Amino acid sequence: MTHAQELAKIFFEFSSRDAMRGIPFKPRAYELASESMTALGDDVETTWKKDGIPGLKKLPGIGQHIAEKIDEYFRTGKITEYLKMKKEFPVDIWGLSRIEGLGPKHILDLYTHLRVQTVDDLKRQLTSHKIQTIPRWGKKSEQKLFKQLQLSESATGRHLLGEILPTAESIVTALKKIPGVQQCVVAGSIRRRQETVGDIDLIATSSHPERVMDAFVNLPLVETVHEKGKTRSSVRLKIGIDADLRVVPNAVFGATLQYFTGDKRHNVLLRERALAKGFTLNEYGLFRLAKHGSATIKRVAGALVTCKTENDIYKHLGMDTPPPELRVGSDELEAAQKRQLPDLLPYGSVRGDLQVQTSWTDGNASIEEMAVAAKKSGLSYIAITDHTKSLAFLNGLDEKRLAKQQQEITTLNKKLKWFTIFSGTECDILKDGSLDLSNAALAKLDWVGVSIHSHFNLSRTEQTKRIITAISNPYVDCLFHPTCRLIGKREPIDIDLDDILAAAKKYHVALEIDCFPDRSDLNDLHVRAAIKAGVMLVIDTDAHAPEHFAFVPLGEAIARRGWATTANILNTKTAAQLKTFLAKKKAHTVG
Ligand code: DGT
Ligand code: CA
Ligand code: CA
Ligand code: ZN
Repeated sequence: MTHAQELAKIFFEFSSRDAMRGIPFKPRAYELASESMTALGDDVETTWKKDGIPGLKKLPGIGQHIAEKIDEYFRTGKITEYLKMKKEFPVDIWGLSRIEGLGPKHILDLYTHLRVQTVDDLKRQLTSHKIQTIPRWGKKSEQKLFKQLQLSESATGRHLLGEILPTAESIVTALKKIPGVQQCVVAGSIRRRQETVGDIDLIATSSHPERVMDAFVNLPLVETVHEKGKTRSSVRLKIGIDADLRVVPNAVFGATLQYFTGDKRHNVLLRERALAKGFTLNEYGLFRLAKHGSATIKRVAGALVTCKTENDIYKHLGMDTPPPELRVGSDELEAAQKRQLPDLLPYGSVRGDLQVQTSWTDGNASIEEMAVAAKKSGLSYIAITDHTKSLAFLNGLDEKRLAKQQQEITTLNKKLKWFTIFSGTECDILKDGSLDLSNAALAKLDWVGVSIHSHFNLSRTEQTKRIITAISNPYVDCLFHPTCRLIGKREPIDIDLDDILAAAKKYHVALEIDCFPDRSDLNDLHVRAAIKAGVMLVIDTDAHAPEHFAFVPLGEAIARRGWATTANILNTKTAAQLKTFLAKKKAHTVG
């Protein structure tokens, strides 16, 4: 664990402890501090070294009290209050809380009644069916917990792309600085921008491989070295993922990159096509088969045809180069051969973010702070979409507070001439499909998103009907995080996507690609289906903090994996174009 990760854990456990004790407000402050530690990483320590407590207090989510704790941690290597708490309550709150649905009160119950301290203890108690003996828990809770535990276990070993990508990119930057390095890139599932990744695959070319390997295994991020060789090294990083580096001569870079980008199915299909054309393909290059055409085809490599660039390889096989995001072994090679690959949405195309939460509800920054951060990230507009009143635990807005918020937005739009803030909502969809705000309130907003935050377990028929009812409301512009899945934590809700797509088209409602790393919702397959159905898409970060705008490229990657072009994504429009579009839509549906 890095220092920042350890602090994140400590503050999270403080937050849970206070929640167990029923202390209001304080848990939220610790929770924000915990999230802030994760987001800031090494910056926390750098800031403390430079400016001490006053510097820390300027960081998001950190006040005097928490700054003092961080100061104590860096000065003494421990936090006294934390040690005391661990003595009184020796429970791995952090580990247990990774299991979705297991809140502080549950963890307290588990310890009080069954002395559960760790995830392993919990497993034992589940296997011996002791959980159902806890007062007020019962058989159903036990079964549910069992399922959630399995879900969280099946997720270990894979990591969210959004959590790994910044690290992978920082390694590339570090390796590129080593003298003699010509090229260095990420390959594998990260280059394909898969939503979860198993490890970090890196490829470099250099005239001095041993220098690159020395530098690689000595990176400060490295925890242990599994293997160090001349052409391949493998390490375990402190963040708990392996990284493999291959160093090859510059001349074969294309072939190596193609091979290690995968995915495996794509490569198998490509090799089949190569064989059919009298070639063989491997990580060293494309070769002409020695005896192609005779009755006994001997698959022996003959003359090297090419290995320099990926484009050369695909070109010699008679096709365009599929962008890495499309390499999944489905129909991309067919499209590449027919020269019908889509003109994918370029990274950086999204101009505005249409799902943003603020400190009016569960975000950690003001509207203005979010606008400034969005602008810094290269965006030119945002829609403020705070939660609504049925989510009381998130301080959701009722009609009155929403109207007050709109006034603030009007004032800010006058002040911030370089930016546009749309007034909006993430209006909760209630169990019967009705909405959590009155139509009169919705009518006054620029942008109405709706989404589900409860009753995740309805039958497919009920759930589908519920969503269609919600989006048939003439004021609704977008369905946010449509499947509600959380990777490794919560299964998607059961819906008939085709029916929902048909309704979205009918009611002129866009569907969201939520960039938040554990959501990634819709996924690539859904995106492709939506495009086929003629439904418009929106790429949103679901930001709850200023640093979350950095998630935009993750959503753009999902769109690309779903074969989206610029025309498929509503928020590639300028603010002015979007205004016109929404006005037309409203005229059409509201009449
Ligand atoms: P991951 O790491 O599980 O997220 O997925 P990948 O695709 O990064 O898989 P990985 O790291 O095992 O290997 C990277 C690429 O190298 C993979 O996409 C294709 C290529 N590759 C690795 N092993 C094999 C193999 O046994 N056969 C073939 N055809 N390709 C392989
Ligand atoms: Ca990999
Ligand atoms: Ca690998
Ligand atoms: Zn939400």
